[in-house]
Amino acid sequence: MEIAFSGSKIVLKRGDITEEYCDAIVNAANSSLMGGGGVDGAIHRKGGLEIDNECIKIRREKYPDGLPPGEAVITKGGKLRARYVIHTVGPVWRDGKHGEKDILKRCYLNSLKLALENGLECIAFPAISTGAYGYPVDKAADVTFSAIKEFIQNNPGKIKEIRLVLFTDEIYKIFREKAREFFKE
Ligand code: AR6
Repeated sequence: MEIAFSGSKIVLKRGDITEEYCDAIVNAANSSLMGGGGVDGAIHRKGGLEIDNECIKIRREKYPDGLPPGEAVITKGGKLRARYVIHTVGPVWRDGKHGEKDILKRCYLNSLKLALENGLECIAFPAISTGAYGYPVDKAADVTFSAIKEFIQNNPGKIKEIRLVLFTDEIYKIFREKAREFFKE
């Protein structure tokens, strides 16, 4: 599914984000930046040592206590098809009353900001926090599209393509319905 909005294209697809051709793919990391399960594990495995080494350097020089939830950093893409990986840490879902929404929104906004600062034209996101971190998918989709919409409204046409790569049919369908609601004429 493709949506044109204020000079940018929003694309939703089912797939494995580690296979995407895009300037940057976003990693749903944890604060350690050292890899883990889910999409994070897949990105570190396929991207290889170049990503690991840059993450170690970022930890040492900038975030000795770990990358806080909602923040984002950028590394090269190593052996991936994408030139860069933007690592962000989503919120762990508790009950929705612990700032989860704001943190998730900042993940998207800070990742988009990094893409802009690095002159990237295409960025691909997974559904951050909807796996191990347990964020309800329909609520996560709301936050995702509200962040993307806000970013495009503030930076029209600056990033040509914002892609969401959803791993399962179920998540893809929920995101598709929300996208229709958010971007309907
Ligand atoms: N491509 C696209 N999406 C994927 C892929 C993939 N290859 N693999 C999984 N997903 P998760 P989180 C989807 O658990 O919830 C890790 O251990 C998955 O279906 O990867 O933010 C980290 O190290 C789900 O919709 O990330 C952290 O400790 C979405 O990606 C923790 O999990 C996110 O699921 C982060 O949890």
